[in-house]
Amino acid sequence: MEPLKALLLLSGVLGALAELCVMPPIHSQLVEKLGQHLLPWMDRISSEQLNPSIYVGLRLSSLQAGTKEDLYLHSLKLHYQQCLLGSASSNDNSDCQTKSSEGPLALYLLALRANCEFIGSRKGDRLVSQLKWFLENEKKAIGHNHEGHPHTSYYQYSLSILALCVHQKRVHDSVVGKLLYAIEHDHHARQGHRSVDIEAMAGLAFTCLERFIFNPDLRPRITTAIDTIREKILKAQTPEGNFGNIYSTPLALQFLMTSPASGVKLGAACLKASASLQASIQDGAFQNPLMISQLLPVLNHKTYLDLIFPDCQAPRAMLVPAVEDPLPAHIPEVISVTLKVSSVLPPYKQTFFVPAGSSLEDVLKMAQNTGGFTYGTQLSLSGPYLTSVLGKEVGDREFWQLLRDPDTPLMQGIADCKPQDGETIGLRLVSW
Ligand code: B12
Repeated sequence: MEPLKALLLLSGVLGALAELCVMPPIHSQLVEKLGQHLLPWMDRISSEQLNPSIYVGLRLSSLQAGTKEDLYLHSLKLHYQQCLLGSASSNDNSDCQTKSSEGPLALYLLALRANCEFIGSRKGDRLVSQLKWFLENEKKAIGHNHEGHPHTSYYQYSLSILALCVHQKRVHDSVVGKLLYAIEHDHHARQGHRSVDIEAMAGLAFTCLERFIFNPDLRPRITTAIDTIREKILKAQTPEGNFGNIYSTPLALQFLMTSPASGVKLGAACLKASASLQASIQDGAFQNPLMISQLLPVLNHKTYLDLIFPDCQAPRAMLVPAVEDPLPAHIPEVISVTLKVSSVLPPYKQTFFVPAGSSLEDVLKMAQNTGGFTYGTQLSLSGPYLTSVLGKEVGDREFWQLLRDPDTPLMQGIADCKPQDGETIGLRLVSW
């Protein structure tokens, strides 16, 4: 080839690359440390602690946990199938009710796909029918005029469509239509800053549907929705580089990595986001196993769409447990944390003294034991979710919001948030 032609070709390739979302490699030790965080969670194979997202994240990562991983999948199958297909008595138990709900079932189907399993058996077909039934119910809840909203959220709605799609199961046009309408009319954005997570999940679902389109009439709307989502997510990039916040960035990157080269400067935006991610990983911002499970695929240049044709033979490095840091010999410093609840009468405000490094959950426990305070939680895949405060339970579409005084929503849950000395944490009952 003539040198000029070769140069033009090369600059063309480089130009297209600049328009693609590519993750630069990050230090393998950092990735390994994240994987090591997951290991203790994989020992928790009691039914209520099982988390299919951890399995999916690990299988799409560059790391493996050997037999621990096999045992984990075995436990997932045992507990999920028992609950989903089991007897009436297992369905009465509350843990089974959680497992047989929409989002966890969708994640379980993704976990099966991560092990290169297609659901084809009679039992498998029942799981698919159940997920389709959930979606039909959600569709009814949204209503003909799109005035309602899903019982769960557009996040779980999208996740369920994605799970059916990667198993190449048909999703009814009217179900897809509701999600298209929500994205076209910003209905999902009623859920505040979490809209980037929802958009990314919807974007992944649409990108999968685009590849297995059953009804070609829907194609133009799906393609437009994917473009709209990409634009929205790129617009949501913060000056630090995050799409939304640091915890929505992994899913946003999963979606953007599936984008074809486009006129927008996608490549530069993704490079900035990955630099921010790397800094946050180094600062220890990723401790929560669910968050790590959404991040690990990105660091291995994979997305949930790789579950369409997963590579189950890909070499992955064996994880070895981290060497525990010896406990500090000194007695930790005591810090003060104030707890403030304005959504009750009379308002509650009290200061507690706890060891430095205590979590917000430790503060709540101390308040419960000594400060005339009560609270309740429900275990979720992200950890303990606060459901009641001072006897006030959340109602339909309400939640107890965690705030850094005066008005900044926390980006972590009660188990992960570590208040600083002198900090005031607010708990506020809000609608979403
Ligand atoms: C929808 C959603 C919500 C909804 C949940 C209600 C509903 N019926 O769906 C609402 C708006 C209430 C909500 C609240 C909060 N959320 Co939220 N939420 C999500 C979202 C978009 C999807 C969760 C989901 O459905 N997962 C799939 C299903 C299958 O899993 P699941 O475990 O069964 O789902 C339940 C839990 O996830 C729980 N939940 C939702 N958010 C959170 C956050 C924490 C910390 C915990 C423990 C549980 C929890 O509600 C889900 C439905 O029951 C995720 C996005 C993501 N990337 O994961 C963020 C996300 C998990 N939320 C987040 C945060 C920070 C919160 C809040 C702490 C915000 C605040 N300052 O108050 C609160 C929780 C406070 C509390 N009471 O404990 C962060 C967590 C980051 C982290 N470091 O772990 C995420 C990743 C969003 C983000 N990018 O910042 N959330």
